[in-house]
Amino acid sequence: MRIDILTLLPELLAGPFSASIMKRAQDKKLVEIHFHNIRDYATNKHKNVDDYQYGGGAGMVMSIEPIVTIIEKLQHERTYDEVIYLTPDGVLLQQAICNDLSLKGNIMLLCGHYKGIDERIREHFITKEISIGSYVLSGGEIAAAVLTDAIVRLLPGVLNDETSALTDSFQDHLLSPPVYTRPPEFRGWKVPDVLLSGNFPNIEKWREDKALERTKDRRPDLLNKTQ
Ligand code: 6GU
Repeated sequence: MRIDILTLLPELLAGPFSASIMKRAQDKKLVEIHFHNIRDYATNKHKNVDDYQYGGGAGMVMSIEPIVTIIEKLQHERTYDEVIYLTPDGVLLQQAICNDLSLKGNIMLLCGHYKGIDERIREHFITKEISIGSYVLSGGEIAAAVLTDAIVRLLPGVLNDETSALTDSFQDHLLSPPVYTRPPEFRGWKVPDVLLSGNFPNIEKWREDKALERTKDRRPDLLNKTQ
């Protein structure tokens, strides 16, 4: 898989992809992640990438030209399955969207800034618009990093334990049950007996009960999705 990220702040994105699972996925050639600085494609003297909005109002808008130049340059080099715009007014990101995107070959991510991008880019180039939650970030970069991480960890071979992505919270519309490790008692706080019992049917039942209890308590909205 190849992911191209169009951004005004590539330095903000370097960190999340240079450690741990994201780094290993790239080292193992399971994914290629490329950054493109939109400012490098500005043609005006001051390398401006934004402008005042027509009709007046506070806030600048990202200009159409540098973004279209880079999208078309990349599309000329290969076919893209999706051109995704990260924006607070996009569709809310869910695990199912990540699962779907993890099956694609090439995707482009465009990070928004200021008041957003010229609407004509959305009309003519963008195939999906995604938000990562009901709050406003100062730019789309962190959202692009979140989306990329959520996709890349699903690619076959990225996680050591092949089954572990399937047992994540959300894959079955349930939150994960609590987990414990050694020691069995710390400051008098004990690990639940059932987990030490070696009785696997009981352990499985306990985990299911706890997952359901936690989901009812914290995310009852997920339960409506079961089945
Ligand atoms: Cl994708 N971008 C920005 N700027 N804010 C957000 C977001 C994206 N998703 C939630 N808030």
